[in-house]
Amino acid sequence: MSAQSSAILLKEGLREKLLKPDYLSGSEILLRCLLLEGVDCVFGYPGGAVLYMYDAMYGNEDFHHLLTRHEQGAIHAADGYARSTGKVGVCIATSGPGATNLVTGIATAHMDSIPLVVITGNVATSLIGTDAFQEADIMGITMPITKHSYQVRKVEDLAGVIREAFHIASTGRKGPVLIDIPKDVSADKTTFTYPEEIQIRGYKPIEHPNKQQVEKLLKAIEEAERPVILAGAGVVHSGAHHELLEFVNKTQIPVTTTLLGLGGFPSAHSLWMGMPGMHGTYTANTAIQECDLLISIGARFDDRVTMNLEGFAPKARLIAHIDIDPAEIGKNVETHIPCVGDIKSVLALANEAAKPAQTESWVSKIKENKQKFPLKFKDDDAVLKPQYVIEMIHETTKGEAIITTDVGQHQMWAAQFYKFNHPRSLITSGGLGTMGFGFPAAIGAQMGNPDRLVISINGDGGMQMCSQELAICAIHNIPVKVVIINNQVLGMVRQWQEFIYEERYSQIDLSGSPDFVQLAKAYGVKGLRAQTKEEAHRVWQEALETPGPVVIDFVVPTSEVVLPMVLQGKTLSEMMMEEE
Ligand SMILES: Cc1ncc(C[n+]2csc(CCOP(=O)(O)OP(=O)(O)O)c2C)c(N)n1
Ligand SMILES: [Mg+2]
Repeated sequence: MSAQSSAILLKEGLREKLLKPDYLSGSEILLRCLLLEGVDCVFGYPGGAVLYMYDAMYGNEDFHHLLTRHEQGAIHAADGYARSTGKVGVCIATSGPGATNLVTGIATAHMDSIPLVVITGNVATSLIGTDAFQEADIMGITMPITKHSYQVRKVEDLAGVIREAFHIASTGRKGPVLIDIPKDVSADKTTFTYPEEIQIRGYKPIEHPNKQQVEKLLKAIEEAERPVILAGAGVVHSGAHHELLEFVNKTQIPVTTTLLGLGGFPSAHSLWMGMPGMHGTYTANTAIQECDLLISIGARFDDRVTMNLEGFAPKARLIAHIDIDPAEIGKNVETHIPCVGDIKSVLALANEAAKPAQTESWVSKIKENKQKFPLKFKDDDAVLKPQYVIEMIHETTKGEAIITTDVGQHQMWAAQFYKFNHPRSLITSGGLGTMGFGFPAAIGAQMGNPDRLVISINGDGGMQMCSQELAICAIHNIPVKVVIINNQVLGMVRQWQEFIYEERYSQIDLSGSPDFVQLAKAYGVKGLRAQTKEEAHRVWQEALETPGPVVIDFVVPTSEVVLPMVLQGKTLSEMMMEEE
């Protein structure tokens, strides 16, 4: 975020006050810089190495910090804040165990290109490398999972480092940046200056596309008979949803959106085919297998999307790939038309000359498939089906809520049966598939969007990985609606064991889970339970009408499976479908 735009967010007169060249400690400089970057909420957890920072926060009314109950909760909350707002998320942890508790969250953000600034304390510079108390080489540990990292050795460097870190996290292909601050640097003093200009040698993301490549893409579209767009997270990160809609309306090319691309294109659109891949729709997967031109827009050909690469899109004569990161081009599939640049500018340029492709019979075939093979499930009035719960949530919120999910079957059902029409309305861990992400991410999303309805959809397994954060929902009255799809098992693991390991159900039974209604109550949060359709409607209505946080335990059958499914090793043409 630029100093210019962040200035708008600051209370009148505060910016001038913050910019004053006062003689400050590293900790005071940190807080000032974060405020100047427009950060309105930091998630964190204190400890010895960051005590000067927490001391500087004491009594500082301008700076907002939320004390989570675990560092993992803090970083996933910062991540949910970033994914839902498009701004940089910030978290703070102490050295050693505090820092290592952030590792899963850093990797989660890195895999999904989420802009975070992660601040860790460290032992004093004189003790680094001595196995000092609570020393961990967090720079070394996180090197492969950060976009960039800094260890600040002199307080004079701190303001410049913070400015750069925000710039790197939020430009080009976004990602987490670590700033490790030794304790003495956080205590030492210097005269504060906030660098207005950032010049980082060797860091120049390619924003504007090569015009000739865009022309090649348009020519390929003109010549194609069966084109398909595969839209991914890049559309959302780039804020290119309007441009994508215009591009599709102009070219009439059918679209499939990956898990992280959901909402980047309106699911209500007649050319939307649903999600592709392992649990994708028949229409999307078949279209990929039949297409003669495949255009990836900010999708990285993840193996959960392509499945067996040998048989992926076998009829595609040409593959085009629009991406901000040149390293993605040709990484997994051979690419004939690379367009490197910010998706918003690539599509804006393409839209100047885009014409309808000759796709009438292709589009009518796709519309026929959509009609014939919709996503469905065997409903049963005697029990509460998980898909039914998701459909109910969708209908009652008209698709307007921010949904966060954890990882497992419930995640796939949410992706299939909640229809997303807006970008940043599905927040889910795609690349790393991190259980424990969904609930704290919802807290961050709610902090960033105080006026929106935020619903966190969790499994009974993953909910137990970060349930301690119910405490902060309770004390700050953060009104997240915490849904648990309670199938009493590690459902997705059970599903693989059913299909691939001949029903040898090994270590998936979650007996001994807490009574989630009582767990909520123990934290001072309202808890509700539903075991039938009738109860589901009643308690869900009650949850929506409750102004504060609510936990809703939906008890569903154990044996339900996510379909369609493409088994690992198979191609997108080999889908297991829901039987008639
Ligand atoms: C931290 C972590 N550990 C293990 C896994 C592997 N895993 C993927 S889905 C899943 C089961 C999740 O169970 P639950 O939270 O109850 O959700 P369900 O599949 O039943 O909806 C597991 C163990 C993971 N993704 N993340
Ligand atoms: Mg479960």
